[in-house]
Amino acid sequence: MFTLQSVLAASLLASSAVAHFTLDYPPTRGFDDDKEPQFCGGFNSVGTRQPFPLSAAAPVWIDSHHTLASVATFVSTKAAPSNFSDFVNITNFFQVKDGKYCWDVDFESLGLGLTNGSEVTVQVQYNGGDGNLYQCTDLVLLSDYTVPANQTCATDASVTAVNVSATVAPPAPAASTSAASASGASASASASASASGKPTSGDLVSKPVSVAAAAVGVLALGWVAL
Ligand SMILES: [Cu+2]
Repeated sequence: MFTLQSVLAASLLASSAVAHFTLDYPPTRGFDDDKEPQFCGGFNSVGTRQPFPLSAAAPVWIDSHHTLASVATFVSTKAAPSNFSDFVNITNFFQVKDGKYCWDVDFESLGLGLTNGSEVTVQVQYNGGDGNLYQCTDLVLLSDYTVPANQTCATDASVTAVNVSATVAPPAPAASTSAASASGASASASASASASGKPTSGDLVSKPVSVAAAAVGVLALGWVAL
């Protein structure tokens, strides 16, 4: 027979394993572990619109349940967005670890023509290694609205990379590596060393910017060899 303790332990394990991530502020449209890989986390109808600042940096909060994940933020100005193509990205991809993270969005500064009373849907995309996951929240942007003090974001995760590892950076463009490998053994060897993110003498690959720089270097190698 199962003991209560073993059932509790099993359910705790199960919930932490499938929690993926939650969108905590502004409140999510809806959360279901199993549906999180779907558009808007499987909640396709616009929910109650939460008031949110139009013209000041205001926070989005998530709780990340993976040790390392990539996150990006998208917004739609459609009344009832129904497809990923209804959204545009408003942050680049950035990385978070396990735990609560926040970043700021200033809607008025996005150049989307948003004004007092504009209605938007924000979709957060998250990938902690088990595929893309999504959560949505529906907002009404107000010029006189201030977020509760306990929600303000002291450390913006989208600009303060908490962990930048070359091993999870996007691979160098395929075109550049093939150009380099076609151009000779030594160029190919150094190109693949750079592309794989392994530090080589003279390479700075501890930051994503540097990985991008390394990719540029691979391109340059290709050009030189050609
Ligand atoms: Cu997950």
